[in-house]
Amino acid sequence: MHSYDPSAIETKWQKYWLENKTFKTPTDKSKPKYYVLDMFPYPSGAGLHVGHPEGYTATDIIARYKRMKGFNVLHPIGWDAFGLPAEQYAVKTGTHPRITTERNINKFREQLQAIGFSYDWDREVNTTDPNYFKWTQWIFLKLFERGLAYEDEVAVNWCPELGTVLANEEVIDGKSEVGGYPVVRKPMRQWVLKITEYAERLLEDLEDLDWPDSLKEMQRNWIGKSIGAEVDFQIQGFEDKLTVFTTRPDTIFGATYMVIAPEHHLVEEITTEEHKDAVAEYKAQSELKSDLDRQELSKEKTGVFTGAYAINPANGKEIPIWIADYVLISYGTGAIMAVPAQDERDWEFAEKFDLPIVRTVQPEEGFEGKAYTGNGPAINSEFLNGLEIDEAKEKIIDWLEEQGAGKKAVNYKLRDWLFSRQRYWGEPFPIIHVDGEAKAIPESHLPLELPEVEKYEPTGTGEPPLANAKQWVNTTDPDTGKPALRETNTMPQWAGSCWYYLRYISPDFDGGPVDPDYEKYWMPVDLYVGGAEHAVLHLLYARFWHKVLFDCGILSTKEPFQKLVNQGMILGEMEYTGYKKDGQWISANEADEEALPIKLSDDQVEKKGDGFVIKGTKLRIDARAHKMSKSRGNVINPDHIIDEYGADSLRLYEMFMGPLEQVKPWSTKGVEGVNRFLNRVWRLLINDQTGELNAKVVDKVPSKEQLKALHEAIKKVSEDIEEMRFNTAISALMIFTNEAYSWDEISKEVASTFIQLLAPFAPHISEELWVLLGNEKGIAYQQWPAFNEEYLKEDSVTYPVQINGKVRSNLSVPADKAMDKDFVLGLAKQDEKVKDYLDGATIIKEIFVPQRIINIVIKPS
Ligand code: ANZ
Repeated sequence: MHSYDPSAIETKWQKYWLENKTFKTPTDKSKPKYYVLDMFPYPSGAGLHVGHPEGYTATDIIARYKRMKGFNVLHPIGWDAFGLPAEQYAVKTGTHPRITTERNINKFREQLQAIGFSYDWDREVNTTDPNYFKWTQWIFLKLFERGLAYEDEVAVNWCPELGTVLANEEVIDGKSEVGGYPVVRKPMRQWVLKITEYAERLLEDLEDLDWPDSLKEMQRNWIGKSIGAEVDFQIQGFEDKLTVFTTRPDTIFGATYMVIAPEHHLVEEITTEEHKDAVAEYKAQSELKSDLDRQELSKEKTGVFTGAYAINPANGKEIPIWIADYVLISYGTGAIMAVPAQDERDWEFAEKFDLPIVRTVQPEEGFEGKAYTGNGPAINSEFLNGLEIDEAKEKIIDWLEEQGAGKKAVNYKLRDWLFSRQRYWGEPFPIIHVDGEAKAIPESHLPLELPEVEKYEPTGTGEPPLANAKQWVNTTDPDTGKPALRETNTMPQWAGSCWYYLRYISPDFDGGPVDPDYEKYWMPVDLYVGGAEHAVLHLLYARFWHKVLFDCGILSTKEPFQKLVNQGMILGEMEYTGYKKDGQWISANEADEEALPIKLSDDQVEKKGDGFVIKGTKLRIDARAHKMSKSRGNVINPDHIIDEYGADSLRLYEMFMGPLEQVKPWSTKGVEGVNRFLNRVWRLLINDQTGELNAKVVDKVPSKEQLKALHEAIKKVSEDIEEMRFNTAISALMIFTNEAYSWDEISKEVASTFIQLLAPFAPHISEELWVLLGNEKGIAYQQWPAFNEEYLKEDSVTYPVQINGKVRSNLSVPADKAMDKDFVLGLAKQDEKVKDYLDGATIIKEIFVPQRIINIVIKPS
């Protein structure tokens, strides 16, 4: 048997690449560089899923293409290996997370190698390797030195029953999502990173990045810059002023009451005796809510009056001060001036508690009985009257500044980054506490490794598992010999992924996280591909650390990732459901509760318009693809696809499914399709019986026809790879193959060049055919075929000739004469068929559309 046998070919070439270190990154800096990066995987116990090879194949195509284009390519992979699942497994089974992690990494490595990715395996990084996290800790020390890492009492969601802190998303209506236990807001000592100090730069530098607009917008929203003013309101009968942040200082004449957050430091002081109980009760209630719940627009507004009043600096009016939880302590100053006429939340609140509403912007029609947030001239605002919002803002800020009652201010939604976790399986902080003060351990003590512990779960008092390792925790200050305690929190999983792209550049360098010589050469990352779920956190955190390292003088670039592409999610296979009632098929739109849903296979259905019907009928069915999940049972395992069809088919299919960025359903039929294509490529060149080249593959100068088809493919495939349109590039390869089947002979040279085009997509079959075609081993570094325009030129152009609008003949004109109107018309009139019509008729008009058509209008005799 000499037919296409992917499993034999693929193992052979994978072995060859590994043994010869084919994809070792060049260390000379003489050539232009290209750094193409994947988001490294978390090595979960479940192994690779089909989402991984999607982005990974895309970058691999680019990496292979760039090598063939003469670039030095850096294309690495590693493991984001700290994380909760290994720890939870350890809690359950007692197996050290290190062991589980290593096992999973080995599995992942094997799986990635079985897909033939051209990674440089000598540059693997692993975030849990002490030689790696030594530098994560080192970077933390830089942050600490620069005052960018600090300890703070942070209000966290504490669940006493579960003995742990929960994320906002894990708390619903004051209860833990898991188990439904009460959750309280509790201040706990935590490590926090001052990402807010970089807010402006993180925002500004987005401009120069080649990232999807939607993603940049998400980062902008996350950073959430608001420009406005801080205004001081004198509190009646107190020395203190109440400062608010507002984006609408122009509406100040309409500020009819004030609201402060329940946690505001002035609450106790200003609340009058009469209101004390109600305020205390309200405070207790709001502790049970998460910020997310509190901001929910649809929730009914709640609040209590403090009994205190403030003076509106614009008009001297006394306005009541309320407490309400829709004002968050963590934003702005934790206090607002409420302007119900122009703010929806304030309107709702004012209506509920019967507070005055004064319009200060003339609403358009249709806003009776509700807040108006649109544009319009100022009203009821003394010296602002008649001004548009922007002018009014400027004028009132000037005025407030003159009065010493306010100033221009900028606010960011971005909060400092809560950087500690009560977990075992994370990087230990290189910090000791001496006399209650946090102190860095010396650089020479890095890496600070994790202690062995007996129990991996938190202690139950909120103390992290590391607190159990008493021997490790109790240490001495190396400077003074005083007793000291080690920090027992660990870093979050984000830490290791904040800088891994730098470690790949010089994974063995021991003078710092990255060798500056090579950093200058390789950075920035030219292309970064990964899932859209990382749009904010990972990509923002990494940018932040990068900027800090830049400020430390360690890096030469402001930004890490020049171009970024998000791959779309791969869903499960399409699922089709038809409906039957009383034994008869009915249309899905008519299906009611009594209708019987019946699963249909894809050959029972066909596409019609924008939906699907039962084949040969007009009966609509439901067609849907779902996220892959264990519980749905629609998870596709890439190992099975490789076993059945080969890695080249898996790669090709994942790229052929549709545009990379699009969300798309899996289809095993589709894999069969590309597998047939590879079989066709094989049989085009190889004789199944002998395993040698087909007789029609000849050592001859290629014909014009062959060169034309080839260069069309070169052009299309090259352009499409540059634009990352892999699906249409593959179509072009298919079109070429179809044409080649119609030829009696195919030149070896043409076949070899075609195989080069195929190589980035399906590298195994390409290496094999390349050698079978008589070329020297190693297609990976062959120069990418050059496109030559000349070959696309046609010898002749065909003009349809119309007589009075009807095509009567087709005229073949030499290409170099095709634009010559007189020549073409002259030729047309000589044409036998045309002549018949012209005989004796009068020509009224001659229309000539270059390269397209001729129309002769006649009056018959
Ligand atoms: C008066 C006003 C009038 C407001 C108006 C808006 C419209 P962004 O754009 O999100 O920055 N605000 C300020 N601090 C707050 C806090 N801690 N909790 C809840 N709300 C707060 O929103 C800024 C606006 O949100 C501020 O401007 C303030 O209400 C409110 F017609 O002040 B504004």
